[in-house]
Amino acid sequence: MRHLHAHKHKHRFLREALKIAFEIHDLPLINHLCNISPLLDKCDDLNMDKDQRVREVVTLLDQACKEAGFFYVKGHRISDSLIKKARDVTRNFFDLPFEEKVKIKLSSATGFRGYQRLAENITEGRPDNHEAIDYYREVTAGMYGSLGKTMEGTNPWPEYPSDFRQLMEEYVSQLKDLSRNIMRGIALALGGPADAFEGERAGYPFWVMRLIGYPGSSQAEDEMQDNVIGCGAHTDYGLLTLVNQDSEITALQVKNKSGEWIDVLPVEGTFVCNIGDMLKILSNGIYQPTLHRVINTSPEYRVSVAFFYETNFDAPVEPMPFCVERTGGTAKYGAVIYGEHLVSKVLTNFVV
Ligand SMILES: O=C(O)CCC(=O)C(=O)O
Repeated sequence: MRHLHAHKHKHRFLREALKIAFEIHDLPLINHLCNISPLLDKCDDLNMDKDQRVREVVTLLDQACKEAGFFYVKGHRISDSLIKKARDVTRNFFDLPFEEKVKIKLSSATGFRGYQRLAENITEGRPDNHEAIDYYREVTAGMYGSLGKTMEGTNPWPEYPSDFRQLMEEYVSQLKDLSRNIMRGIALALGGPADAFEGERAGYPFWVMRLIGYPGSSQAEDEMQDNVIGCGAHTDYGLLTLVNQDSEITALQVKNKSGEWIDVLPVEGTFVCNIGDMLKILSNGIYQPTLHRVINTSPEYRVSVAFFYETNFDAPVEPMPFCVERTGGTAKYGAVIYGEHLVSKVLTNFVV
């Protein structure tokens, strides 16, 4: 009880601190907030950068990607109700008895799609204190030859909650469009054409969605042990991640440039957005993905819905010529195939 009170107090304090940080930009919190509404108004026009308001958004995106690799997105036009329902059905699923959840168990037969119980997900060789469902864009047999073999499969949907599948498919469809539009802003921020992340690079984007549940902790923060690490430190694999985090619990942390772990407070009506490994390569290092982790020290169960927007599965990902030019003319990274990068991570991520 005392711990719950202390947590609520900390949470209130952090909320206040965030408010101030947005104003004076000097507290160690993630304080980049991009209202992307002007970008969305114009995003079907490839000459959108002629618009002053779009240019302002692009400048903000550029600063956020350079300084933090993490930012809040508002003005995204995904309804509050869809955002909340996605978390609610996730929570309702995790509330089910284990026998029910395990009916959609992750296995190599589903191409690593499905439910993982606590501690089945591994980050940096250590089990994470979370349960999750992983979904991927479906890969049909032979679609990418041997490259795609590991990921071949269809998504297993639970019978309960009954509206789960319909809601999540809608969520994926809307988040895919939103991500493409944010990537148009990021392409302009890098000095390229608005559609630089389309066509052969990401015109048929792979996507990943993780529905995650982190048990509450009964331990005080200063007694923290390995088993409260909800998700170990990592960078994301693709282009862009949009996290729909629990509105009450602060647990996501980002490593800042001074090496400190910074809380990413939930901010109502926003997604937490961060850049991934493929964007580092494509931008020739202009943007770098940021290490992050999850520690739920709250006594309450936390859920999040993380959507990962990736390049084409079989895209050779290499520094884009206009980024190479901007960084002195030399490519800093060789080409990688996104699907190979993903498969190498997936094969070391699970106990199956
Ligand atoms: O749960 C969160 O807030 C973030 C999850 C995350 O970092 C991930 O799944 O890559």
